Amino acid sequence: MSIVGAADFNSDGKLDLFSEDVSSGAKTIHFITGSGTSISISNTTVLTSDTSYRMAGVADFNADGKPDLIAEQVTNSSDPLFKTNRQIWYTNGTAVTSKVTFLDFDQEWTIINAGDFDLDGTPDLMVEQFTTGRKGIWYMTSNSIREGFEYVTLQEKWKSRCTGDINKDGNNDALFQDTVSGSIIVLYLGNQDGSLNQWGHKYTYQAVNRNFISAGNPSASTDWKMRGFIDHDNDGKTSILSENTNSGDCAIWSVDSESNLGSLVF
Ligand SMILES: [Ca+2]
Ligand SMILES: [Ca+2]
Ligand SMILES: [Ca+2]
Ligand SMILES: [Ca+2]
Repeated sequence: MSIVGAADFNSDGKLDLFSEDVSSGAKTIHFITGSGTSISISNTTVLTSDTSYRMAGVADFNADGKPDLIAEQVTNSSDPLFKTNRQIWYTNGTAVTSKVTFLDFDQEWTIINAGDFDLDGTPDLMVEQFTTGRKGIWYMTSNSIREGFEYVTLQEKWKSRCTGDINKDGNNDALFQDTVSGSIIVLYLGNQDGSLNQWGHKYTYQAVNRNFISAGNPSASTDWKMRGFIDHDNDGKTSILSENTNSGDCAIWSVDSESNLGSLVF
């Protein structure tokens, strides 16, 4: 099982987890109950099973209050330029109601996460090329790509994990993990009004926090994969949803202080 993201599928005001089992293709909602430091997963619902598409994120693309799913076609081809379908699967919270293909494009670009980078109310997509380190954003208008561009290239070892506004300046930021040491950096992003910055980019990093979670911190393990920025208890503070891909534990890392993360494992 792999956590894809979190969203409120049953509209009870509490975030639910959404996961995928790549071998069976099962895409499952996990309903969270409890509050504060006492939370657990109460029950699960398999939304759909499909091994031909992997889940790349959860976001509401048609603003109906129901989470929708970002899906990438799975292929056996190792050709980076092999064209694959990228889809949005609309849901009513309990079932997939329709699917729209918004792109048929080189599979070397992988969708990592969704976030509203230009603050127009529509989720945009954080993308990367694993082998080249190129990181980009695909701006979406509803379910079509309006524009795509690259905002940074990092060394290959830095893998995109998730996006969210970690320093609360109104701009989405991006979190990357060193796939060797497990340490985590944050790129604080900005300049999203469409103007060009000094490098001619429309959106770029303004600063980097290289020591967000450093090697030596128990959390800086390659076992932990960050799945999204969430506010699970609606306290206005952003936390990081993380999953230990070795033990299967889920954790919410609260980000009161960037050097001192609280951890709630469930
Ligand atoms: Ca819920
Ligand atoms: Ca929706
Ligand atoms: Ca947007
Ligand atoms: Ca920010």
